[in-house]
Amino acid sequence: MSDPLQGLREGLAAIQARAAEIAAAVTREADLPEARAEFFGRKKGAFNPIMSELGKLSREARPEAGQLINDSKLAVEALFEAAKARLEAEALDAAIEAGRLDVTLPGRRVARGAIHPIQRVMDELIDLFGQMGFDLAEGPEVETEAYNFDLLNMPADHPARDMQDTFYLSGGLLLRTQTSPMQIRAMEAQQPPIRIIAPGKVFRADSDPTHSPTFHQIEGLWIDEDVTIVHLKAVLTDFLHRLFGPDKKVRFRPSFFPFTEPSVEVDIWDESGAEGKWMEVLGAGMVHPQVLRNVGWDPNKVQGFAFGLGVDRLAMTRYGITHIAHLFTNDQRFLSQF
Ligand code: FA5
Repeated sequence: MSDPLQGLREGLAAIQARAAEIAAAVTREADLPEARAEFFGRKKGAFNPIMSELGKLSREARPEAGQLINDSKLAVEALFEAAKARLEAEALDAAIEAGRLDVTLPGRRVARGAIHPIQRVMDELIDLFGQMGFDLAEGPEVETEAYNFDLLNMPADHPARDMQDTFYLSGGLLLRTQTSPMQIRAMEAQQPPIRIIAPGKVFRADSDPTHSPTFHQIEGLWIDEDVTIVHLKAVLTDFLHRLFGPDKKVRFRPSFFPFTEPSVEVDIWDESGAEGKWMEVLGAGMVHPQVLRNVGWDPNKVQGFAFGLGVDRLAMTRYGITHIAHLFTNDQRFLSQF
């Protein structure tokens, strides 16, 4: 029995063969729509005459014929999709070639920042005092003369004011020369017992290898009913041994501060240079009775001790830094070592 769809099959096969040729010959993506129109275009599409032949077939033959035509259209569609993918890949290759991308070149390194040595030491100190039960307090870098000097028992005519070369601002304000005003602020803010540290920047007109015009201190204050100089010595020795190890040599020297009585200075044995030497790291003392009276407290009922620690000097010993200016000139070659 002869196949009534024989002619149709042959016609569709011819269209597909031609579509394969055309799709393979297209070299630019922009030419694809026109090539495609040769088959699917409304006027000249190669499938159009075949569609109009459908009507001439018998009723029974039509569904299968329709199915054949559909399959063929899908096959041709797929040919053009493949051509499109091929052209896109070629375009990408060409772009890469034009850009001369050398995939063997090492990548660009992302420069990573590091925590500044001052901040590292600061974090470590805050953490250590935290373990020893000290709370954290913060206060302003711009202070009044009252907080920075007067209330700390350093009235205007007091010679000790000359010990700290002060940067004065207008309106009776100044850049704090020490974190000690935080003693007053803490005592005004809360009742005893007080056990705080107050870290921050301080400013003095001062500049040489171990003195910087902007440096960092941590103030400490412990006030209660029965705090003595024994506590002072124990806390500060324990602190320095926690920081530098139990064998670190620590020395207490009698000293003078207007806001403490008695006063001491504490040195550590510094081995960062060629020869070892004593380096002063903090000042401390029992809070002066007049300072307690200045905030309205009775020195017969409460007392305590205060200390002020130079963070920059500690960072220098810790990391063997010989000139304090390294800590603020922000030279990348220096900073990237940390
Ligand atoms: C004071 O500033 C007192 N307020 C400390 C104090 C607090 C005493 C509480 C008693 C009770 P002094 O000026 O010595 O004291 O400074 C304290 C520490 O800061 C010094 O031991 C030193 O380590 C550091 N220091 C002082 N001046 C500079 C500077 N210019 N650059 C870097 N560090 C400095």
